[in-house]
Amino acid sequence: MQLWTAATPNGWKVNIMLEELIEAGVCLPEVEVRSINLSKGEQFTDEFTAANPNQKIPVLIDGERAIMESGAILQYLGEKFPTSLLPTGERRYDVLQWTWWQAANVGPVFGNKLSYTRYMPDVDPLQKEHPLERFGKEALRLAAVLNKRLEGRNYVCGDNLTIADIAIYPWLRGWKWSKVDITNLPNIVNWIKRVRARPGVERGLAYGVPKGEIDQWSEARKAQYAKSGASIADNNKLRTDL
Ligand SMILES: N[C@@H](CCC(=O)N[C@@H](CS)C(=O)NCC(=O)O)C(=O)O
Repeated sequence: MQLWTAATPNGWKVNIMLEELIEAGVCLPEVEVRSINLSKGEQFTDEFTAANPNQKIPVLIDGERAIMESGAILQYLGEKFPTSLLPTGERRYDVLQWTWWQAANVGPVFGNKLSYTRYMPDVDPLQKEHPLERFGKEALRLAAVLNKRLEGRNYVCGDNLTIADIAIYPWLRGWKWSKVDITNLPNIVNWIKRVRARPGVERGLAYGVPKGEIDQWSEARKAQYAKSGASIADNNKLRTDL
């Protein structure tokens, strides 16, 4: 298998999934991890586009099959290597609905909040006011939904980590970077600590990142991410001629 990824929230999901499968005792085939340089536009090459017409990481290549969309990749790996990360029976639909909730809500909303907060330095602040308020409020609403869901639960779907936690966690752990203040939501604060404490999660977060910067980026890395994010968020780069 090959994983085409980068050190971003959607990339971390699959890195963490692979490491948690190993923690669960699965004997994975060899996985070649290919780091995609998004700021250099490697996601737009013909080779990348043939594997993922949507031109975004992550992509999993398994033999002749290429899979796009992090949520679909989590489900694919969960089905190919059955463990409690994607349970069978009734509980499966709990896990799938919270995984879809992430893909349809948390990813796009936190992603947009992040873009307007960090990646658009050249856009007139007045133009950013409305999207910042809209995505900021919606991110806080989604966080409140998650906080409620975690009441009395260690993980999103009960006592065990599942692909729902793996999908949601990378966006919530980055709350300082996207400036979505979750400090008054104790269930989320504790859940972030609980998930982060897992060795598999730590190894997944470390793909392509120096160990000392897993939790706290250096100023240079912050600047580099802000710069590469700015190029991705630039309206001039949006194409409709695909
Ligand atoms: N819904 C997609 C989102 C993937 C996505 O937005 N990936 C970002 C990195 S986190 C990317 O590749 N951006 C490059 C670009 O937009 O050009 C998923 O969950 O896989």
